[in-house]
Amino acid sequence: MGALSPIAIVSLISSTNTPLQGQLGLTPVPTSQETLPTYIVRIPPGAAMRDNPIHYYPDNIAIPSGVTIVWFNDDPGQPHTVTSGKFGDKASGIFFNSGIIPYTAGFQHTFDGTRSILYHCEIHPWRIGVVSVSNAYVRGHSFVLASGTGQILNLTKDHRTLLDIKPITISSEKTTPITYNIDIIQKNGDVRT
Ligand SMILES: [Cu+2]
Repeated sequence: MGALSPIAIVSLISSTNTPLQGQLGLTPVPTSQETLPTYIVRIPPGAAMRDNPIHYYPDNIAIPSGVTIVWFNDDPGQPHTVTSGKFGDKASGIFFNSGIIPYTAGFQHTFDGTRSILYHCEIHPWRIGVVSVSNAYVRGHSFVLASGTGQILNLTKDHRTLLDIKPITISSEKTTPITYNIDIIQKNGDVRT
């Protein structure tokens, strides 16, 4: 674990509940807007080649429930698919199946519940990826932290995770940008925030 750099692996996207003003010229209507993060998985140039170690990047991700993942085909001239399950299995494609994704196109799917889903490419069936979905909350000093991996981020198991951080209390007249300072501490091979 010592060789890994947690900062390079942990992807941070915040989600806030911020009161917004109503339309111009009218009495402001208090509303709240939830910004749900979208997670990108890239299919990079060269992904179609058999000896290329990368097909989906990242190929193993953990997300909280309710997050949308977009797979983007960035492999010039090469079609790919994103198909749940194992290649040739009866249950293949039950959760999601992109069909052919041409170069520069994408496919998206919103995940919920608690499950771990393996997926593959129908054109390059030896290529697989995993999406793990779970909601686990850790209460910090002044915020609630949700992580797709549970309370502890295990970088051996989850190559990348998405943290969802919400302040416990916040009041604001206007939309206010929020900056989070996060310390990631490695302890016994696990990474804690
Ligand atoms: Cu492929």
